[in-house]
Amino acid sequence: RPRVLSGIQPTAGSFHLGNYLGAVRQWVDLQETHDAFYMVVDLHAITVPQDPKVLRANTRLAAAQLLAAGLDPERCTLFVQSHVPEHAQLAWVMNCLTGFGEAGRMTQFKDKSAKQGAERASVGLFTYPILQVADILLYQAHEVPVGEDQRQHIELTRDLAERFNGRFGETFTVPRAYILKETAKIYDLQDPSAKMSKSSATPKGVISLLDEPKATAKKVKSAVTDTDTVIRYDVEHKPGVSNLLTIYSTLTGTGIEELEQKYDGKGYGALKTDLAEVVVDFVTPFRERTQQYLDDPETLDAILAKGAEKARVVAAETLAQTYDRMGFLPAK
Ligand code: AQP
Repeated sequence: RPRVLSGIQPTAGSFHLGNYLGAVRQWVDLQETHDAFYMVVDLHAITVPQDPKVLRANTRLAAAQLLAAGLDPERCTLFVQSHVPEHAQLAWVMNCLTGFGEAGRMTQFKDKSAKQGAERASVGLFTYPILQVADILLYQAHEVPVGEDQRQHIELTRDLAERFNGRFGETFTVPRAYILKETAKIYDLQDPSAKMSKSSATPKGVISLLDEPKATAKKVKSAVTDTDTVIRYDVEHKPGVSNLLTIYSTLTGTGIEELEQKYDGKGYGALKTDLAEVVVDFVTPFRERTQQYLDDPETLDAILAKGAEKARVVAAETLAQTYDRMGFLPAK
């Protein structure tokens, strides 16, 4: 079976619809066909200031949401990044292989550091993509299911894998980004030119999966569209409506064309009312399942401990091989 690896940050408590449709939904599908490794990336979360209590709670909450979304610990390896120390160890190796200028070209760092004030951004935020490179290469992943915003980081991963293999001999699988065109980027409901994002300036435009369903319905109903009235998928001219159609289509499995026909001659109000119901029908059981996992922290922690044990076997083997290829003297 080909291998997949992906991760999600426990930064904000709730996942948003972009995280789910862009990434997590694919993770659930891929566990059926791939040897799948999924993790809560707490090491990535500390690249911005974190409260320890909140981080601990959000790490469990992220794992609970992944299980609620349909990850099955019998079908995939689900773990917490900091439980596998090899991530930080391989990241150091990868740091030493990355050019300063190369790292400086990562657009996510530019965006995120600009938000914080460039002077205040941590060095960890700067090297964030290199930790991600280590995450992926440790598991010899063939594919990495992510949203469009991660494409540049996967390219960096490919470059570094090839660079290492070229210098020290074949060691790493060169991975590919697994990005589904339709859901690669889910947009903010209030600003359909921006991606839906946890750190959005307008929480009104972000569908947090754990919000009160009523509040969620309200957000959908007040989504920004355009002054036209036609319900048509046209990303360039009608980004707001197109985003709503994408969400509707992926949550229900109905084709976009079919939706266009269904709403032919009807107003935006009808589309939004129906989509609000679709989203509420999705988030309501999701919230309940998440709560069930949270109510039983021992079981949750046991799942994560078992996952880390499985992950470490693979990670340790890759790291040992890497150290050996680089010329580190064996410890014993
Ligand atoms: N809007 C989106 N559309 C499609 N996919 C998305 N992803 C995030 N936003 C969208 C994908 O979700 C996965 C997990 O992302 P992450 O852990 O990097 O989440 P994050 O960065 O904390 O989430 P945000 O909302 O993207 O936060 P900010 O704004 O702080 O950076 C990834 O595969 C990502 O592509």
